[in-house]
Amino acid sequence: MTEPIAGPVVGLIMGSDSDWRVMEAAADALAEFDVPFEVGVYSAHRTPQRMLDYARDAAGRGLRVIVAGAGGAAHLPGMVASATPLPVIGVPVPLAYLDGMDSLLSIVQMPAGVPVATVSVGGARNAGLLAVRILAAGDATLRERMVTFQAELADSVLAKDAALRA
Ligand code: RP5
Repeated sequence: MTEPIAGPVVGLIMGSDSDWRVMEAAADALAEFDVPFEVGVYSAHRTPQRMLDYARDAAGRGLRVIVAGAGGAAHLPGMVASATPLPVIGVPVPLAYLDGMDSLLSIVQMPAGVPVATVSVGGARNAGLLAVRILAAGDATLRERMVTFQAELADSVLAKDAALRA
């Protein structure tokens, strides 16, 4: 059954503080649904042991989903997924070169057995919303809020359609 949400249940992590300009949208989405989350910088290359410690401890500390963003040789989401049983959502962060294709391919092409749910390049908002949906699968109240959000999304499209036709 559903456990009550108390401390942070989503770990929102990134390879560098420079990723925050993109990852902030995931934080905004989680905040919209009042989902408690924590934020941190864990580099797969610059602080590998600290990253592994975080991944290994995450479930025991009460986290239920990890959203991990990284750019370039973006190994953070995959490495975290290798060291935790929690669902990991990867956000390819676009850098100055290659239009984020390097980040996307680094995250999406995982070996069988180690899944990362990869969103679009720069798709941090959808990563946050996907984390909410994962939590909502076991939380009727959160699920109801997601249904309302989806209805409002549809209404906003209908309003734009009506405005165009007017
Ligand atoms: C990656 O290297 C980070 O996720 C970031 O996207 C990229 C560049 O990091 P900085 O040089 O800006 O710290 O590991």
